[in-house]
Amino acid sequence: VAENGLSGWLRYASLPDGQRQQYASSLPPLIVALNSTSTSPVYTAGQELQDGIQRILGRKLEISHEHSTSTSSNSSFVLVGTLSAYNKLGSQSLSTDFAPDGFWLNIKGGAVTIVGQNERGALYGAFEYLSRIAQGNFADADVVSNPDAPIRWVNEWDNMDGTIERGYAGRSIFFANGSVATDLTRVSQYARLLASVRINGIIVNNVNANPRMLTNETIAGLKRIADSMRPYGIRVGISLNFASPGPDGLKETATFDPLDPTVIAWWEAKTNQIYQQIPDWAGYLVKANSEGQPGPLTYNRTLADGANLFARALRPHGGIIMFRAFVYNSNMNPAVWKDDRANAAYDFFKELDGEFLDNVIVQIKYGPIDFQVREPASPLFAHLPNTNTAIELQITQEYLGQQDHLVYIPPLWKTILDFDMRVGSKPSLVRDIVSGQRFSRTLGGYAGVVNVGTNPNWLGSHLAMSNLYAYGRLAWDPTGDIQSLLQDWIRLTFGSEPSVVKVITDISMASWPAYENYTGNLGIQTLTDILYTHFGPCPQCQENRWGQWTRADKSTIGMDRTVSNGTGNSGQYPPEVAAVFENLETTPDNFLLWFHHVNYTHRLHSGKTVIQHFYDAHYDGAATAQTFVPAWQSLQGKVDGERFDDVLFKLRFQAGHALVWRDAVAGYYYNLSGIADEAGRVGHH
Ligand code: GCW
Repeated sequence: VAENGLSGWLRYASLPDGQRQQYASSLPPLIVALNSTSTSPVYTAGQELQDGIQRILGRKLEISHEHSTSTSSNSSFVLVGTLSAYNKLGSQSLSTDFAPDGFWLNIKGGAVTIVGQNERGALYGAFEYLSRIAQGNFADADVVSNPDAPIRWVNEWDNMDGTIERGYAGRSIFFANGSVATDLTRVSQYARLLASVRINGIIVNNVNANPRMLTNETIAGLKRIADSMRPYGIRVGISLNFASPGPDGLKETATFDPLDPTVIAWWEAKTNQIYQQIPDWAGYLVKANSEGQPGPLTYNRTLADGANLFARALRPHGGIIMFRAFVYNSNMNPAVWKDDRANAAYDFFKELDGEFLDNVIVQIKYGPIDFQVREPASPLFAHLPNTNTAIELQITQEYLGQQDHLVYIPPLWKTILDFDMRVGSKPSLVRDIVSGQRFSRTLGGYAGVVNVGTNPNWLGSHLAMSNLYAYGRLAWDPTGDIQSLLQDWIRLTFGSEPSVVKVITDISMASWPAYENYTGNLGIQTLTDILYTHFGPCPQCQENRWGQWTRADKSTIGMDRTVSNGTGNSGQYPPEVAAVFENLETTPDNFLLWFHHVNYTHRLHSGKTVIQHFYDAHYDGAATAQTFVPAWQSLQGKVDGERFDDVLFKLRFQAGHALVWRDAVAGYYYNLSGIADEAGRVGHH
């Protein structure tokens, strides 16, 4: 059967008869979904269970939405409901250690009990059960699962005209021609995918936001989006343009000064208007004073003044304001040795710790620059003990091959989430900071930039969907094993045939190291063209106003970020970490050029020189990319034709483009340094 990818990992492909028959016949005839209304996620859970069980196991169960005496006389069901609904049944009262959105899943033979702390949790439990049986796992289970962090959101950079900034999968599913789209079918299908990996919130428009997001017409459209996503427990919010009310926006106030009473009143009224129509509205995301966006600094107000303006308007309704820490000067001069874009987030935000209201979350990109192939964790994570924080990750592969290259990104995310900041010389993993655990914050979590589009496979590449799947699962449990998450996704998406699982595992796990090898090593960043596409190789394009510098000349390369002689960035980390990065000897090879400026002939811990490492890594990485094609071809006949061909096309492109990358980068540094490749490859084609 041809498969266009629309159902993603929720295919519910039917299991072979031999595998499913015995279990299917042990199931009770009835699903009991204890929902309040038909827009409740519990109702959705009932439908999903019915549909999933029928498609996976070939048996159609009936659904009852109440637990009547006639049903209770029957001893077993597939039962799904909230904790309070379950406890009202009276038969037994459950006292489990539940966090909001958490669930309890009990499988005993054919009897299945799914209890959510709330309605959303009940739906998550249903998806968990379906994920197990879809993978042929019929084992008894008794699990309580709670989220590590309350905020598990996605961000979409969709514009109102239907284009998507850094989107690689077609036009917007949310907007067209300046308005919310008329047909929101894809939006509810997307909500279903998101809910199945326990995402609970979405920001639907670009952080470079249009003031027209706040017109009455758009708000009516946003209500329709919220209605489409509510049955899946997804709360909806928008990015705001800070200047929306003012002369450059909707022209309803004379200023956009966050302390001006008319501005405060405008935001309050606007927020009230939204909540009147959408009572479960999530809140706002704000990019202020960054890359030309307006913000409070225009009026000499602090970024905290700016964030708190929205926090006050949202607070009575329980809404949240995500305020981005991606604030930096995008007009820097590479000739200034001590200037450093990597210092910006800390410089702007550290002194504001404690000044943000409780419903503000400062949303911090994982690294100090911008979604590069490897960055150290942003030092800002260590310096906001009195502020809620979230980490911003990118599923859309802006600097990672834009879905034309296979890059399974979770191994990169893990290097950040598991990084220990050693705040106060105590264990301070980034994941425990953003979850709120380290500094005892009640809010915090994850924001993932996804940028799905109208392409039937959502991201423009079937294999890229593993990143979205794993993102949700890691936001729920960042200690999850990234290879087993990947394999859950493979089995759900392509089936459990062992060679399929093995090949996709192997190429996915090899993909990030390979991509790093052929695009930018030793912490030098992804050497793409900074000015335009962020796609192909352009090592010569780095020294410009955007601050993603390499400081390469004919004999040296790397950013000196030391305190002793450079930009001082290493000193932004807590002392134990700072000491490691300050010192050339203790800096790990893969961050050498992020923190130090050295000769091309400098020897790494590996014993190689920097330049020889460049040559070897680019050849290794490109060679690895060549192996993806035959590996995939070995699956012909084991993956349906449509997806087989789509993936093959992408992997062939990647194999070719990896050679272009290899030759462009290795050749560039060969020409610049004049140092020969010991293996005689570079410059000798
Ligand atoms: O890296 C830059 C991207 C911009 C993006 C910006 C941001 C939405 O190239 O396209 O703008 O980051 O994150 O705000």
